[in-house]
Amino acid sequence: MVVQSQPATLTHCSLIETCNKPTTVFTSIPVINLEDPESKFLMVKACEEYGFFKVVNHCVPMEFITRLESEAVEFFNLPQSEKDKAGPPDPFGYGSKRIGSNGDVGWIEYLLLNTNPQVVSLKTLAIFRQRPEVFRSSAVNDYIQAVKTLAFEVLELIADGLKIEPRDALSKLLRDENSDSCFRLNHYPPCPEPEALSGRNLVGFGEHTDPQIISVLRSNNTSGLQICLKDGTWVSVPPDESSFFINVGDALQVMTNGRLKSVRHRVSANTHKSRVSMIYFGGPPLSEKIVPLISLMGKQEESLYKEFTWWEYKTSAYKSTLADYRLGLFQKT
Ligand code: GA4
Repeated sequence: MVVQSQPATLTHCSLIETCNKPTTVFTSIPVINLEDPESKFLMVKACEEYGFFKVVNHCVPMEFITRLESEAVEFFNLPQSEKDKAGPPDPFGYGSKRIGSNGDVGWIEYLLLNTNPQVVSLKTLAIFRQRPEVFRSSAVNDYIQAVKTLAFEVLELIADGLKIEPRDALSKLLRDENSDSCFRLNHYPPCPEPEALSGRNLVGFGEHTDPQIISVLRSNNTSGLQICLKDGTWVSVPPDESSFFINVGDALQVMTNGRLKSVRHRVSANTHKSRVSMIYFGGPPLSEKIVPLISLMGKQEESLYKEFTWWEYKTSAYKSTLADYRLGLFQKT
């Protein structure tokens, strides 16, 4: 599936950094087969070591994935003036180059949507009403429902692997009708010629950790995703269009008192091909206290973090820039 290559008219190009440090390919990426009886232990191990793993043998129908991808491609192929009608992202809606509201920029355009039917933003509704011929089906809803189910299953397996009781202690936060979750469709256009020729890749999405509990990412067959290992080395993740990648978010790091690590990751813009990714970010209700789970804490173990609600964390996150270490403000000294 190809997004038509657009002329390089992105205006803030000069502000978008390039990253020319060579990254090695992450060949030892943990691959978790959901049908493997050992998957819960392997998942925990991967979350402790990398905060990241790949899931195969998932139950998300391929037809949901391809249908949404083709609708997203159709949307991103619309004239700029049409797409701009669905923006600016505040934070939901269509955005181009600017990420968040504190000066981050990237070689990217995207649609950011709220997944909670209770609080579907007017902007989201407008996107669907305005372009019924593009988002004509229930593709977004079908896809989100399916990846949510995958996220529940992953969180329940992690809870089992960590002997957390009850096993839905984590997943119930995403199942909650007030769960503050969101969904992102990203398009990274091919890199413009001068950059491509210099062999330097533009930053598509700058390095960051996801604030939520867990993120479920799927991309087309274009590379770009890189994760940071414990020793600070960046490695590139080979794309796999039929699998899902799971990221541990900051909230899960806190709820496991630092045992599972939220993963720093970024996307470099690929030289020739356009990259399309779709990510579900599973977050708790705004009023939820984010504290280490009692069943996980040793007798004398103290929380590494100050007590805060998801609303407080999110508010602080939205004042930060992408690369900031957001958990720092909430760590006990
Ligand atoms: C990173 C993870 C998700 O994409 C996101 C991003 C959000 C945004 O794009 O509006 C943020 C970023 C993300 C963290 C810090 C703030 C907020 C941009 C930014 C600079 C939707 C999210 O929840 O946090």
